Amino acid sequence: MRDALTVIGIDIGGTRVKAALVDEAGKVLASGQTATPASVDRVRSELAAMLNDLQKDRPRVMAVGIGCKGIIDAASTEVLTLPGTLHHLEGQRLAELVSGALPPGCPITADNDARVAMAGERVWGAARNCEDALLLTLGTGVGGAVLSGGRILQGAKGIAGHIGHLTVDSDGADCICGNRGCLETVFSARAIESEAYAAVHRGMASKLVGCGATPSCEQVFACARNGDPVARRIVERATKVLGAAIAGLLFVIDPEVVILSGQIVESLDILLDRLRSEVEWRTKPLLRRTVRLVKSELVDPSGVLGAAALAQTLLARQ
Ligand code: BMX
Ligand code: ZN
Repeated sequence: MRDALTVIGIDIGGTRVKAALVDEAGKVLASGQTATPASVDRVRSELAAMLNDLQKDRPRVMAVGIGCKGIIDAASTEVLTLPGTLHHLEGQRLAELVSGALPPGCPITADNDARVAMAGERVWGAARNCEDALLLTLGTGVGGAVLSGGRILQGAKGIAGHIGHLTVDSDGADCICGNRGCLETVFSARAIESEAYAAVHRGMASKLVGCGATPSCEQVFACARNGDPVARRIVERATKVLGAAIAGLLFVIDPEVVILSGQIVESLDILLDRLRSEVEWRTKPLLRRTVRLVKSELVDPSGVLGAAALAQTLLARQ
């Protein structure tokens, strides 16, 4: 009998590092997480502790997949560009950070977090049986991945799919990437929170004031859901721009489905119909069809399942 294809998926995020032991049906057998450490050495030691825990008295791990924000060289697992709070990982090979805590020779693969999410949707989620799909992760930033003709696009230098940095306002706010007016400066948890902060400090009459000086993105959506007009306008304006950006991308990519994942998606429920109609009126005359816009179908939204799917894909290629 062949060995069970048990793998580990790791998600390195801005606030938390998560890992899970996953079987080949996508079932999570064990999982762990920790606050993202602020130095490379601590990332290594905390990951080692987590991986040791996951492997205790469990089937042998056959492969490991890692998702991380930023520009990741999938071939070497090196973090090429990572501005912001995880900057200390730039120049590190993610495989080297974890190999000491794994069986000798265990294959390790890594990619950008949004592409990893697409790998998960492809194997176990909303892009099953799909050859062409677009995925956006709506979180602190906006990540993106494009499945085209059955392949997740990498581009010439591994940057393809960074939809968060699509310019939607040629003279808009400065972005962490050095450009201005990127999609994630308008629609992202960070962008929505700064709009709410500005509204509070302008002294607007709004339920947002009751959330403290810096309302969280969840609080902004909650106020919008409770009918607060200021919060509602903030999320409506951002959603309209997101819809316009997705509409443009449909003409470029011509996908069968658009998948939305990430922490904001649950909150977006109140605006999902509006987002769909924004995309539809802009695209239907040319496309002559309605492209499905759906929420992620992965049970575990944390990214570890996508990373596990990436590891399974690696095993399938061997
Ligand atoms: C940013 C970009 C992407 C990432 C996306 C989602 C950086 C640092 N990050 O657009 O690589 O996929 O955010 O990241 O360039 P998250 O922070 O929302 O998970
Ligand atoms: Zn940008």
